[in-house]
Amino acid sequence: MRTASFGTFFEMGGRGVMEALGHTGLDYVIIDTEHGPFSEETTADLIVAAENSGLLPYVRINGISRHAVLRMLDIGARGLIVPNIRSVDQVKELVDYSRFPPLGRRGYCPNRTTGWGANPQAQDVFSYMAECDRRCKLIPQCETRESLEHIEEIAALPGVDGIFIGPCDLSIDLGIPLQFDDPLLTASIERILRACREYGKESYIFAGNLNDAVKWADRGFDSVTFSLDASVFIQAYRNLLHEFRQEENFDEEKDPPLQIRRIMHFETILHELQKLLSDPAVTFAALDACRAKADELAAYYAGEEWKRDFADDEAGLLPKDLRRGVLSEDGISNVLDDYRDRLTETGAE
Ligand code: 3PY
Ligand code: MG
Repeated sequence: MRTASFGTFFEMGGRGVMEALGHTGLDYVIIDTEHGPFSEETTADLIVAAENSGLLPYVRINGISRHAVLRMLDIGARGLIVPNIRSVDQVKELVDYSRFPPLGRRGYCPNRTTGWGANPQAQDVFSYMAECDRRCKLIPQCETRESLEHIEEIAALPGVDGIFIGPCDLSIDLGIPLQFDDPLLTASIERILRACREYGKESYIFAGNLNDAVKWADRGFDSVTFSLDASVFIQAYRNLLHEFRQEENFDEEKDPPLQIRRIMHFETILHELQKLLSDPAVTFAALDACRAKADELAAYYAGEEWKRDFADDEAGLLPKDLRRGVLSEDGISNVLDDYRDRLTETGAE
């Protein structure tokens, strides 16, 4: 049986985290410079840490420019994941920046991947260029309507090694945000997978949970990128604490530990607000419901419970904004006012 390779997005940062991931059995990490905070210099250090830990370091780059492509190649990325592709021409541009002739016109400068020219295969310019081209995969993401419409053309391009499906952004762009079981998204994913197979390109897909990861591996994807390091980390500690409390015969339902009670309180209210506001047909009635929720949050900040919950938060475990209640008093109100203005302008309802 063929097994899919398995990686994760690297968002947390730090050499120690990378080294720890090296003990997990993961095949690769994607150092995320699109959503993560990493500079080029930090990314270079993370690449070395990944290599030393037995992980393939891919990098999700943060733009389609010669600069964004070339620097990541030169510091040693083994794959470039390129988000937000909107045209075939953008992918041609990427091939041009990332490949030496005849496919492209990558800039030449001996770099660390071949010992700054000292490695034996770097002695001959043609084997040097071939080695550089071989070392790093070019993997555009398919996560916009435009890239989906042209996916066959994109997959067919020489110099493209694979396609990475971003189901989150793709679903949002298709107007079915994060509805991962929607038939439109499923059909789109199947189309992309078909294009990869037809043109002999690797297929990568993101999975936010284990069910999806197994589903996509069974479907024949070459690789599944599972969640983010931070999400797995949080879940692991939550599971651990949950088990610990059970071992202690601690009744979490009746008396959740303080930290968990705080987190649940914020998460429940903010989640409900987000749900209401993300409704594409948001109405005045929904806004009123939001306002009620925001008031509930504000009442929590103003009430005795808030003071009790935060009295011992000396370690500052919760974000400052939440502690100060800024989110409820300013942030949420502003968002709601914005929505109301927009609804009034468009004459909805
Ligand atoms: C997406 O799902 O949009 C991605 O880019 C992968 O996380
Ligand atoms: Mg995305």
